[in-house]
Amino acid sequence: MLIAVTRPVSPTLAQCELTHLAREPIDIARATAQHAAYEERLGELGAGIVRAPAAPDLPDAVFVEDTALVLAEVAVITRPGSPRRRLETAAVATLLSAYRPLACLTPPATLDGGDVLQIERTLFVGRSSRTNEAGVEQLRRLLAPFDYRVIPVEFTGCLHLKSAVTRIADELLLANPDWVSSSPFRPLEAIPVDAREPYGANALRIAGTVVYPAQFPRTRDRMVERGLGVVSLDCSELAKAEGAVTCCSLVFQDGESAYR
Ligand code: CIR
Repeated sequence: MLIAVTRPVSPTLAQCELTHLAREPIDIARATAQHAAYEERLGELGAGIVRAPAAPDLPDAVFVEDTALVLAEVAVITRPGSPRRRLETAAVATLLSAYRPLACLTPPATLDGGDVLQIERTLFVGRSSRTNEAGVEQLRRLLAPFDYRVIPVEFTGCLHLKSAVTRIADELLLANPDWVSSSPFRPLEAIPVDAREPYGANALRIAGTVVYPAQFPRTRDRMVERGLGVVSLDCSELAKAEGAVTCCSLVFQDGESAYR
């Protein structure tokens, strides 16, 4: 079964970390409703929603993607680049230990899950303000026994690698060419976002459907023209906290076979 781990929107979300965006008021009730709709869509696409415990004092806890990488063989508990966000990992580790053996990044490594784009057994890791060289190296070492390739990738202009590029189909990526070059990802083809929608490269592919923010209709049309099924949802309040659709869940297959 497909599992999507999520975590409730904290009432303190307005105090979130911000790197590239100016702080704006966030309507918590609206953010909570948008998050509930997100969980509902994932449920409709076949994912069982498993909620990590609420963390009212951790503003960014809803962005659960940054705290772990769940691979078939192991869950890597990250060490987020923002010191405040490191407090988010303990509860996620406890939850994930029911599904996978755990491996934990340790100092001086820092790494946010949003910087890791998995393409089969290759993990592209963005070098960012959150993910350092030691993070990339430790990840490579931890995963060596499982035969993963870890490839560092440069990008600019946004917080995480997956703000600049995500996978939307077996052979297709969605990318902002101003922020990341598509050459490291060849032979996969990268559909460029519409230039008026620079934040439009973050899409969540789940069970063959692309879950995608309604704020980016022009880029959405590009995906639809390529024959992709796209489910739109409003995540405008979460976007003010510099989050989008991948960051609100950890999606993986449950079940024994995943370990082999
Ligand atoms: C942060 O700056 O850490 C949060 N406000 C946003 C994190 C978004 N995470 C993601 O895209 N993976």
